[in-house]
Amino acid sequence: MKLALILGDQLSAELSCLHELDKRTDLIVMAEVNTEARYVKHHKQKIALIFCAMRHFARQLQDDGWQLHYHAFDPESTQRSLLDVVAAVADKHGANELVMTECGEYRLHHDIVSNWHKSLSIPVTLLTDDRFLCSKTRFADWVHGRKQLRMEYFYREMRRDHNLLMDGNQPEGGEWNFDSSNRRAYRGDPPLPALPGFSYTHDDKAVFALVEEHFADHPGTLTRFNWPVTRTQARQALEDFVQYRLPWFGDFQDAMTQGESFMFHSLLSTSINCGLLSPREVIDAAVDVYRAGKAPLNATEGFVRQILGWREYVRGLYWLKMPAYARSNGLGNTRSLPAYYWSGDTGMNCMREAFHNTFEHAYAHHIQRLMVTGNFALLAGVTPTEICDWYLAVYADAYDWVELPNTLGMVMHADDGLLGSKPYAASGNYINKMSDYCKHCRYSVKTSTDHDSCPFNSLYWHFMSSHRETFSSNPRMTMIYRSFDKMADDKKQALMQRASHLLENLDVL
Ligand code: FAD
Ligand code: DLZ
Ligand code: SF4
Repeated sequence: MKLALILGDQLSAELSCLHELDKRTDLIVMAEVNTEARYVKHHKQKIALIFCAMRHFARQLQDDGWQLHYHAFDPESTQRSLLDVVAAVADKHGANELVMTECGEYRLHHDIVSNWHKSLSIPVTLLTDDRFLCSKTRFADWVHGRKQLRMEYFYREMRRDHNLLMDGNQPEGGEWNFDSSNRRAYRGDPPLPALPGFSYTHDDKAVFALVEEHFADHPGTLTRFNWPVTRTQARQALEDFVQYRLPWFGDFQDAMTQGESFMFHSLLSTSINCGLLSPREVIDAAVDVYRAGKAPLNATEGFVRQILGWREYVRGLYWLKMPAYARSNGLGNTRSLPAYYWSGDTGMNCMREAFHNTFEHAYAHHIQRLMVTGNFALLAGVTPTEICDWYLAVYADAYDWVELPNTLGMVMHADDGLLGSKPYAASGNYINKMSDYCKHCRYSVKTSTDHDSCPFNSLYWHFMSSHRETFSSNPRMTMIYRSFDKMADDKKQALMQRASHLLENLDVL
């Protein structure tokens, strides 16, 4: 008989390993284990989401006639890892092969391919994860012979490959990318739609209690848990998004507003990443609404680009470059992550807002991750591994394959520009333009060198000055260095002094 292990982020009825099994003879195993639940300090909501969704998925498989062994979380269990559980079940049932869909994270993948067959003494067969729109080989083919990798060109090929938003061989609407129309600040119009609320079963609530009891030292709270944990709920979340928020997704994609956690974002990453929704069905739902004339092209293209473009691109890069990628520190950063990344306790209002979302909802939208908490870590020169561990821990959608390239590459520019042609560094001016945060802040965004000046302002120039050798020859940064060079020497000196003071007191800003 074959044994198939299904992981907590493989909760898809169409999973490739299911096609290899016979319901009558083979056995599926799913396991909630210490090693997966504790390899970083996952937010409580992430653990609760995965355990609830795993249990629902297991029940659905059993209802569909599959034989399934479910190992529920037990802190006293001697079976602490996936391998422990698989070995015990394989032994008990005399399995002669383990079949799996390849896993998403290098950490576990490496362990499986290097060690498992030895410990199990049965062959381990890994099948391609065909839930992605671009296979690892397709990505490697695209990379082959290119001097420079840019998401935009990859995305165009994906649009062609999958015939999405195409007009023959040309992009629909005449442009590949409508990003320039996707940068409006939000001033309260239209009103932000309420999110759908999900209800949870007794079993889900038992998981919440288990997480409260055994993961009390993990970040965040479960109080406002509102993630889909079944496919039905995930479909409901998708329908709600395309109907009520997609039409405005493009315009306000980069906007941030005091007290508003979700804006017009989809909140679908948790469901896509654990398998409750397929990326293709999410894209199709958005395109259908566009075709029905209920969402504009800038919104639909912007949304499709995130999934067909960015999501596939970062996954491709991850598998191309791991494991060395995780050790990159191109800018030579050495500072520790300030303690308020874990406590949320800072006077910088933009950061406080992002931390509030993070701990209350295990969520922050892309611009908060990239241009607030990420930008700050970049300007402050935080060690990449520390900030990567933070992003991997605190979000319900976080998996190494997507978190790492976003943090290391997009935010920290630690991969020497592999993912982005220039760092996404910005002063407080950007945050002020895209939000109303600065009005509610104890720092002044209008000044740079006073004792109450916005920390982002002087840190921005300090960053540019410190990395001049790396960036000044970058044509996309010439203007920045030209402005810096035009500044009077005493202004430059005051900026560097203020930045040094901030960096010495990083923990108490
Ligand atoms: P929306 O804004 O509604 O976007 C739609 C979908 O597009 C998302 O659900 C997601 O599937 C996809 N998407 C959008 N941007 C990206 C991107 N840059 N990379 C990959 N997919 C993208 N996303 C994760 O899924 N997991 C992570 O661990 C993660 N870590 C991140 C860390 C940093 C530092 C940054 C800057 C971004 C990270 N992202 C991550 C990408 C992005 O921020 C989230 O996908 C998005 O905020 C999820 O919210 P949403 O579903 O409302 O997205
Ligand atoms: C994220 C997660 C957590 C918290 N717990 C489990 C678990 O107990 N069992 C499991 O199979 N998967 C879990 N996961 C998801 C895995 O970490 C994920 O499957 C791997 O990292 C591979 O991507
Ligand atoms: Fe953030 Fe600076 Fe604005 Fe305060 S003033 S909210 S620290 S950008």
